[in-house]
Amino acid sequence: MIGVDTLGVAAKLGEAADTATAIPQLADEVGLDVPTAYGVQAALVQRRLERGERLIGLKMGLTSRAKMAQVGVDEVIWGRLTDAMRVPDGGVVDPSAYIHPRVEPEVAFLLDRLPEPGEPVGDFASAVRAVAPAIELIDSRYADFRFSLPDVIADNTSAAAFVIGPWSPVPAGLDNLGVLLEVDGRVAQVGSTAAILGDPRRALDEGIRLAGRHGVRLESGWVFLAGAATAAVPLRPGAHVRAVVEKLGTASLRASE
Ligand code: OOG
Ligand code: MG
Repeated sequence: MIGVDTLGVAAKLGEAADTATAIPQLADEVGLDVPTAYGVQAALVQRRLERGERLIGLKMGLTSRAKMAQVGVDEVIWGRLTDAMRVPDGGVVDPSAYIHPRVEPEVAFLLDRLPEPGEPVGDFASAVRAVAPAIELIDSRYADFRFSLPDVIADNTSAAAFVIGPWSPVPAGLDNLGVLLEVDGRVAQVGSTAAILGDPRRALDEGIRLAGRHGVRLESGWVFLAGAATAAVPLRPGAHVRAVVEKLGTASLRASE
């Protein structure tokens, strides 16, 4: 699309994140379609790289019905992860650094040997070195956590922070593992990895395909978040959050007061 000020839109979204201040949706106003929105996302993440962050992976979004229903957007999307977004397992996040943070349980992959662009993954066990339970902290930069498809793509799919639990070798099956999200020891969400495109392994095929359309090739050593298995829940000050994935274990974080 001609005439979109990609850098200007990215700057608005970047400042909203840096200052934890919500902004109005902008896709309609500036005329963003999906390809242009991915261009804004690239520019938004480029701002982070210019201040010294490193690109360390990719995340999928809206790979489950629960998530699509929660935000009212029904297309699979992808975003970029940098090292500054990673919080150690069991670590502390400051909720006041975000606008309206939410947490969701995910499955993470540690990427290994990936096929050539355009080729299917084929052998998952050689494409993925290890798997882990994870928590994603999402924070839409838009007021009221409301957005259209191009809005959320431009906003790097609400990516804000993530925690990865202990890595395990790839188990025989990943398609029907129980998933819990606990807040302060109480179950807040229950689900199954089957909610993630029927099998989270499919999220990798989708990620390779969709990112490939925009010239992004996944790399060995990258982290890959397959998408939340349940709806996200608000992160309150002082909360202790755990994601538990059957057979894979637990990832946790704490929100400071
Ligand atoms: C968009 C990001 C969705 C997921 O796991 O589905 C996402 C949002 O919900 O704000 O990260
Ligand atoms: Mg997510």
